Amino acid sequence: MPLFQNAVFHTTVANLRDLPQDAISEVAFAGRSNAGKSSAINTLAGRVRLAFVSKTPGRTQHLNYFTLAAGKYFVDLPGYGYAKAPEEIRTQWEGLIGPYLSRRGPLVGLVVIMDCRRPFTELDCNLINWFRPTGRPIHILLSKADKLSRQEQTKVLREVKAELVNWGEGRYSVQLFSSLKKTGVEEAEAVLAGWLGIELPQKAAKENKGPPDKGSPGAKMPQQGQGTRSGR
Ligand SMILES: Nc1nc2c(ncn2[C@@H]2O[C@H](COP(=O)(O)OP(=O)(O)OP(=O)(O)O)[C@@H](O)[C@H]2O)c(=O)[nH]1
Ligand SMILES: [Mg+2]
Repeated sequence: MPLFQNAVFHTTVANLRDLPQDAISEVAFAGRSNAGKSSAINTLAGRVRLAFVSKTPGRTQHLNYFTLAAGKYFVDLPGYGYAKAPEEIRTQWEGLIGPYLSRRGPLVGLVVIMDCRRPFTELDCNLINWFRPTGRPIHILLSKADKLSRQEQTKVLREVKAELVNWGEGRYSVQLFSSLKKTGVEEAEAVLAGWLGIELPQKAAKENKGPPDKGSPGAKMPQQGQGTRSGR
């Protein structure tokens, strides 16, 4: 079961003043138009049509909020790079996306989605270089991994990882992802759950599990630090 399966559409925000007031933590999804942002949100939520997916680039125009749990959100951002009037792009960036990404308190991290066949376009680099000084983490999804062979996937992953090392510090990570094949979901869930402060089910299950049955393969002395959370 996907970790974010309870995600529901919350609201569309066209003005900064309309940002949800109750947000505790939220993760934004950014990337070129058509890179697969909305598809990635749907895949992580285990849904077909939660976020709007289109063959026509540039269809997500505002900030779309999806509730994961009380006060915890995914935010689907408008894609960049799709030919729009320069004036329109500037207005959207200066009026909404720029201030949102630089000043939104509950924003705990940015997912940058890049088509694995074309990582680090100039516009991706502009966004990343602009966001890095905020000090918040970036997780890169190399999307549409199904379009590459295994060998090509390994190569692009290695190249992008090498680039992240150049950025220094430990705030940046990358993985392959395919909404079509549903690959990379658990890896993404682990990163995003960590950022959002949402407990992974495996961890919760482990913590709530009683001592193993006598004679079962796991029937050893319980290790220190494991077990239930009683007493907290
Ligand atoms: N093969 C393949 N196609 C994908 C994948 N993810 C998305 N697509 C396709 O790519 C196109 C764009 O996907 P969207 O999720 O709408 O992209 P977006 O980044 O939200 O686009 P904008 O909202 O325009 O910025 C659609 O035709 C999707 O079906 C994937 O993992 N594999
Ligand atoms: Mg979209």
